[in-house]
Amino acid sequence: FGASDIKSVEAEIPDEQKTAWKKHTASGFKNKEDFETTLARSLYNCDEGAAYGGTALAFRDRLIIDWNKTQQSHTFADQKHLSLEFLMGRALDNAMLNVGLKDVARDLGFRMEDVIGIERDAALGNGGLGRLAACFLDSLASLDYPAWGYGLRYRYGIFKQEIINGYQVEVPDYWLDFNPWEFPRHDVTVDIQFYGNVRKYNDDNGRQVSVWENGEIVTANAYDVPIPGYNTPTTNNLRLWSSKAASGEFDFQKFNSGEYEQSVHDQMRAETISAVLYPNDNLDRGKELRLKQQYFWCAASLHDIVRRFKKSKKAWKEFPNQIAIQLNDTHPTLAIPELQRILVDNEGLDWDTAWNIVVNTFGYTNHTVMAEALEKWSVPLIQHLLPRHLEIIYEINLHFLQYVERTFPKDRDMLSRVSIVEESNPKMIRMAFLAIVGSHKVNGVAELHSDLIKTTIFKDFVKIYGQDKFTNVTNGITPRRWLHQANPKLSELIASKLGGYDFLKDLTLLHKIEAYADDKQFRKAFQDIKYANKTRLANYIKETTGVSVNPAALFDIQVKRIHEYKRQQLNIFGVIHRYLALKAMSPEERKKMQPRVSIFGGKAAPGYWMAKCIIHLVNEVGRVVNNDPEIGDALKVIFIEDYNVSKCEIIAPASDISEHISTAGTEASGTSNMKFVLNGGLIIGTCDGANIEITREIGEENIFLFGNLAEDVEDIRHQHTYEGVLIDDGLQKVFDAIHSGMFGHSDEFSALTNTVVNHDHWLTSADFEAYCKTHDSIDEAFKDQEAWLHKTILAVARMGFFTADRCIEEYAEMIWNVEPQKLKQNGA
Ligand code: GL9
Repeated sequence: FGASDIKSVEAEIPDEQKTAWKKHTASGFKNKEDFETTLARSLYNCDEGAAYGGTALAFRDRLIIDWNKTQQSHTFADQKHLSLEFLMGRALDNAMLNVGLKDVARDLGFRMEDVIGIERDAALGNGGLGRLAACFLDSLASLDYPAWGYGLRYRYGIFKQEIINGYQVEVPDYWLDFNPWEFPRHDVTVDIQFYGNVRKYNDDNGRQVSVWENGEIVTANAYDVPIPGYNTPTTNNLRLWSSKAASGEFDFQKFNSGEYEQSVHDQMRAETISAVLYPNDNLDRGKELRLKQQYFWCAASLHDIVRRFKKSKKAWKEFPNQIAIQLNDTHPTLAIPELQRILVDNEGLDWDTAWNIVVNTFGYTNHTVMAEALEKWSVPLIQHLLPRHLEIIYEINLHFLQYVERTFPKDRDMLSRVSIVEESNPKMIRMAFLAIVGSHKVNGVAELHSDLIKTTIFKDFVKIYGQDKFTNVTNGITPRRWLHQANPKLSELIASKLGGYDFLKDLTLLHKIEAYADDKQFRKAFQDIKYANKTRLANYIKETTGVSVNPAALFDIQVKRIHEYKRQQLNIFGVIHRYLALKAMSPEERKKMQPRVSIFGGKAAPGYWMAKCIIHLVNEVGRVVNNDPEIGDALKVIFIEDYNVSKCEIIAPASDISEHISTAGTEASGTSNMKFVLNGGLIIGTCDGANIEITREIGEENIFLFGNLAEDVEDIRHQHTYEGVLIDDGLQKVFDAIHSGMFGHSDEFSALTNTVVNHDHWLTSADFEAYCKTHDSIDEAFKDQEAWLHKTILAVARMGFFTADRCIEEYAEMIWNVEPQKLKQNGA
């Protein structure tokens, strides 16, 4: 659309939109040109989809200018974040807020929420781990750190969840139809090799050289996504790799010689690599395609990093001073042998010099202690797919074990315990061990978790390397998305008291609102905002499920991936317990009870049977309870379909209580706990993950903790094994109700109840009584609305520690050794 096109369509634009448009163009905001050209089209087409397209393109163009300036100004010193998952959510709202022009876009004749609501979530992640990576990108840009994210451009992100007859059904998430936020870089490609063999020869100096040859080539193609910082021109880059057949669209030779099917097949095989995100949470399944994804992405990213470094013409020993690479979990661990391979095989460095560079470049973040999540790859599989890397891994292990042997000559068992190669059949490569050996720092994501990894799974490595290699960086969330964007009214209220929005960049400033905890007007405004947010969620629930819930009821929310360790089963058993209690009461007694809405949401991995049973039970309980005329508003049970980032933005501001009730010692950190408290909700939780530090910050009188402690869990499990499980009386009544068929055929739920009776690995029974009693005290506390408000305001005021900005500053100082690089205003 050029200027003349605009004129010709202007005549057809309805009057009210013309006025809005004129007003804005007259007010002369910075990117008038961009706005006019792109919006002309949306006004012309006049529906929300077109309005979204126009607005997105306008803001995108605005970002590009800063993005280019940022990329030109950054020197070669920067950090790279390798993550298989970036759970970004929507981009438009965030772009408008970060650029500071949301108000300008607000009344262009459309309801902004409707326009924003058109955008598909970029859901390239499973849960907390991927969302953490997205929050970190936001903080890195907002704090002016030169940093890039590297990931995969999945054609299908996490599946869309539908609930049909109470069961989860997975539907593919094809999100790329219209994605204005990505820029294909057709000129940035890397050829990635798989399979083949290793040939050895001695060069003129008698040095043995390894050549990885033959095999299959797949091309990696870069797609770039601009990441705007808040209130700064710094705009960083997220580079996502897409796979395609090496010879372009088709192998034309094959095509012409009549092997049409084969050429299409080759193309599809190549494209399969970046086709789909594996939908597992805290589980390693060891599939070959997953290993291919990992290598494809690590190799493409490292090639890119090395290519840029070589342009600087600096000496190799400068590499770790210029570049820090953070490994988000063990998924990118192959980057370690890959960099070693590049330095030794391609660049001709000797082993020790190369290894020194590798170790000083990488840092590794661990996100779980759960055994089933710790990645291992079979040696025959790696041998087949990456023959040279297997050799390198063996050599890394040899050097490492020799060092261990020298240091602990008397401890023979130590060698087999810490070996990167597990002597099983088949042999397995332990990726976490390789990540530790190949990194200079290892961190957990909350204090308890970081202590646990040092005393359990990585205990021997602490002996070998000393305490200093292991550290903690407690997770955080970006207050831009999770306060300002999700809860604009609360953000505005806070800003009105703090004299502006500085707290969005220094969240510790929130402590100043403690002074208003007893201020009548402030409390009223705070309460009204919570009520409005609950009403918004109630409307959403009505629209999507047909169930009416009363915004005055206590909203009790548990939204996160469905997993036994997160114990949604404890929650739903507790809900049934409440239902049975209500049923046993007289109508008068029932009236006196605190009305509740129990809200669940979350996806189960498609192959996780038990998690799917939990979803089914929640839905069946909802069906029964919500249609029970005796119960009415006293209890409603809701399952929100297809929980994702953009839904969380509606849900997090609307809780009175949220549930973070994992078996102690299993949830590494949790991050939604932070989101809910920051938005003025309280927590029921176990002493696990970041709950412990949240308690320390906000005060134990402002949180509802219950349940066995991490240090006692093993003993209780032991007891279960030798003495059987003791089923709590209240829980027995719940099981009886389920078995009676109250919620549909009891066979459907026998797996759920049997696992408690037989092993109760997750301590559902052991924690049940305490859990129910704690909910009773929540009801009690909620009755005193003034005291409740006081707690919630204090809690918000004390959440400053949990900003992702603090995390980034800790990583920068302790692990990356980098400083921010502010862009000069003129972009130089
Ligand atoms: C996780 C942990 O389970 C969470 O407790 C933690 O908050 C996040 C971020 O550090 O990492 N590890 C993990 O595998 N997932 C996490 O959420 N799972 C998913 O992301 C699905």
